[in-house]
Amino acid sequence: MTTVPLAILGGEPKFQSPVHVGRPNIPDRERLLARFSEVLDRRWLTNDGPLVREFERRIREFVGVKHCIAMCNGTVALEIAIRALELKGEVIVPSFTFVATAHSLQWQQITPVFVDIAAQGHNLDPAQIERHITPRTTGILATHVWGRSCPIDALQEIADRRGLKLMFDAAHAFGCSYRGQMIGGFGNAEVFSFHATKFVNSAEGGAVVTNDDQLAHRIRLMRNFGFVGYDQVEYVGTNGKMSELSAAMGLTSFEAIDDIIAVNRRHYETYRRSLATLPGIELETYPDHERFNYQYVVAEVSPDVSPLSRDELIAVLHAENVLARRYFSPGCHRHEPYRTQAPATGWQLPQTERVCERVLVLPTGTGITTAEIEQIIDILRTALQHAGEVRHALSTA
Ligand code: T4K
Repeated sequence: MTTVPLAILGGEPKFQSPVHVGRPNIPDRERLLARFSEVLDRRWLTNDGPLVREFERRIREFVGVKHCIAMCNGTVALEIAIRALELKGEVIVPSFTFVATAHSLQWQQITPVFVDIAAQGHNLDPAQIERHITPRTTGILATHVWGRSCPIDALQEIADRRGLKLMFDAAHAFGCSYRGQMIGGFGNAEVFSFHATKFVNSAEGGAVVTNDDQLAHRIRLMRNFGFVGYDQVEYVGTNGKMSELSAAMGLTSFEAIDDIIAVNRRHYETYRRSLATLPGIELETYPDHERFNYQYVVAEVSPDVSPLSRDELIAVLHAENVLARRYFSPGCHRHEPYRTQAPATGWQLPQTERVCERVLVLPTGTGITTAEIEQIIDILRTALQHAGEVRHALSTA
């Protein structure tokens, strides 16, 4: 019987109930319940209600963009923006992103063409794009992974020169900037997610933001079945509407944005200081001169340096009830239907494959305390110090 205090070695889990990556930030309850009450009193629950309009106005002003169209979730917002931009054929996307980015294209019979990320950072590499452009390519859909902006100028230059539309999946990047300008106003359109797991959330929700008047008009109609007025339909549309209850949550959450970012930043610094003392676990760094939301704490576990692999560390953490995640592993190209459609894609994505093997996302946000983060780091430190025993336990489990 070992005396090492780790659940994977037979000890008690450090956490009685699970500590999740993605545990939602819950905004001011009184304010939220007051808004819910207001909605019920008004008997106006959805369909472009006053709270949805207020939510859209607050986002527009915050981002400094002409139009914001709130949606029921980020995935539908992507699908509608893609359709309104008339993308078709093939679109360049990263494989290192949440699968919704690729699915939002595939869902409408557009082929996502996966391009590698850069050796530094986790975003699409502009230098890899051109050799994937074919006569069928109509656009680039790039993700600001973790909220860290893509090399927007380089992507815009390629899009302009090759006559392509440029869209950003900004699901992670609300509250972040690029060269001092808030993300949301770049390319033809950008898409935010306000899912429960995002630092500002409306339980389910998303938004398309754009400076293009005509595009915004089309997107607004498409969000509501294509209706113009009461009984006239101008486009094939869908139901992408955000409800008033979601908008109530979104507005109340948005009002806490500075406090949430301050907590996220503090947690990030706690992780940074402590992880620096552990071998082979390197925290992703973010630009100090930009605005940033710090909503993801992302480390890379180096197999050459760390005594335990990323997956071994995840097994250790899960045994302790710490539900760390391996976002976005495997890459989209290894999910169906993409794996079957193009089985050899992995050969062209060496950086994506490398990062997918290493990435470790740790819990943060207002649902966790500094003391709990210190316990998580302690678990990692103990596991690394007793790597031989841990590996043996895992191999015999
Ligand atoms: N593009 C990108 C780049 C994205 O990251 C996303 C979403 C989208 C597009 C699409 O936007 P949405 O259509 O979702 O608005 C989660 C989220 O569901 C997803 O929104 C998010 N990205 C993705 C990165 O993470 P899963 O499959 O990991 O979800 P799940 O259910 O495992 O939940 C994540 C963690 O959060 C778990 O540890 C449990 C915890 N959790 C979750 C919920 C919903 C809670 O503690 N409480 C909760 O209420 O995708």
